[in-house]
Amino acid sequence: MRNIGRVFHNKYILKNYGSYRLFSGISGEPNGPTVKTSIPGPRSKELLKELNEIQQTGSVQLFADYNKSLGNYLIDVDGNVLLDSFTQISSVPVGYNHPELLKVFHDENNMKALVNRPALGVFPGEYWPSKLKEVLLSVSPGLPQVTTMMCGSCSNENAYKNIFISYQKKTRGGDIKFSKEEEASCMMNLPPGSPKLSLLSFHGGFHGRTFGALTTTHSKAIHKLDIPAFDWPVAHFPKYKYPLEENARENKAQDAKCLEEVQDLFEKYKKKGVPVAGIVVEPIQSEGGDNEASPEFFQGLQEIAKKNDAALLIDEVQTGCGATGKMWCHEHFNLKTPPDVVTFSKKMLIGGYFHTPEMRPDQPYRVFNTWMGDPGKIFLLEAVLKVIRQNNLLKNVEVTGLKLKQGLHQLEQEFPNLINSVRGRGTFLAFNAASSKLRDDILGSLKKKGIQGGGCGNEAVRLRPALIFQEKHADIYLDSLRQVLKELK
Ligand code: PSZ
Repeated sequence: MRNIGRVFHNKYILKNYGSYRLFSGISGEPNGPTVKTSIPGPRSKELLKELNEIQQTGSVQLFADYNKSLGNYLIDVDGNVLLDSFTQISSVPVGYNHPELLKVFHDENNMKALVNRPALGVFPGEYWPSKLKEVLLSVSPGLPQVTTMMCGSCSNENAYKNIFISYQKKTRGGDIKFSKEEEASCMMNLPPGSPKLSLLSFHGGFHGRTFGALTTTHSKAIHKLDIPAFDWPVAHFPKYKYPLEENARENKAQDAKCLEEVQDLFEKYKKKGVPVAGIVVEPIQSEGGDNEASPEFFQGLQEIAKKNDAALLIDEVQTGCGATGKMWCHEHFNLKTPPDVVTFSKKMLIGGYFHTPEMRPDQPYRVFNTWMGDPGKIFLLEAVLKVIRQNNLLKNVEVTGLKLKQGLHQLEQEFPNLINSVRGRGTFLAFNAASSKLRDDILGSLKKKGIQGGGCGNEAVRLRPALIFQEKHADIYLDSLRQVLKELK
């Protein structure tokens, strides 16, 4: 317990651009996209047919050649070379086949940790404590404890449990002993052992698809249909008008209205006998349409959480690891203290969550599973962080992001009937199309020009390039988008 209050991180390592030199690119990367066939091409179609015999494949866009894909370019099995602005749903930090990542398992110790995958909660290897400190805690957003998991849903799901455990400990006045009644009732899923507690989430939020996480997910009905869910409070997330500078007053009123609703829901659920133990929120609602909110909104949310003795969980599964120009998007918000919990996965490669010492369960096995993550992923993350630091990739994101955002603003002026509401931070950007159909058409036409894009919400196109996306890639993206918009006009 001695070290649990200590913060090992030195986040300034990632912010120090003292010896700043612009990232020079990935050697051997293609010069631009090439499209040889329709996509999916004939080989992808063959494989799709084969796969479709054994699973639902409606979501598969193409089969990739992961031997040939390189840097910002995803190459498919038909030889099409696509500039990737979507990166496996925002989860490729430094591009395909980065040489530093390919080296990781040439090290025999790393390879043996991969082959002998441990049950990390019971038999961790000698390397484990130092890897957690040197790798994960080196980028912690001010939180000294970390729990590893495998994916984003699983990270949120277990973080939610942590929040309830810590809430109940407070309710018992810090006593960690359970009553006989609690022990008996929880076995029947009944209170007081399985208490009536809730988490507050937001319309448009996405936190995963496991049961608890799915209750807090509200982006699309198809994710939730037929699945039982908890009756937990759902508040509105601010919906801003763009450009932000011209709509400041209205947008501020949005913040106030949504914060008021959050406070009301705390009271309503308390009266109902289902107190709110925590707030779960994305710094930019991603799946729900890249909806952003102001630093003031998040500061207000933190105040409400503190006032009501509830935890604030910031889900950085999609926003984390640099794409907004900071390691964690919520670092843009100037919060008074770190959030109580920050979850991560995707570009971090390993899933998990950082949390306060207060969130730490007193007994073992309360948050637990077989693998508790995977050491192989932490060795890869170590290489990713090294690449980010050595190449000043957060600065690269800032520079490229500026160019992309300016270019998108230019395009929304050129084609005001087609696209609007350019928004986002760093290269974590989006714009809206005038309709859902137009959005899908834009993505389809971009693909024909060799740009792999992605949508979110009803009408948004989102940009999720890797951290190695440079100005030259931004030019290709913007030129292709301009051509597409001209054709669709
Ligand atoms: O359709 C899906 O299941 C998708 S498409 C994009 C995601 C999931 N994102 C995953 C995600 C996320 O964006 C946030 C903010 N929180 C949690 C998750 C869940 O992560 P995974 O998919 O790793 O379980």
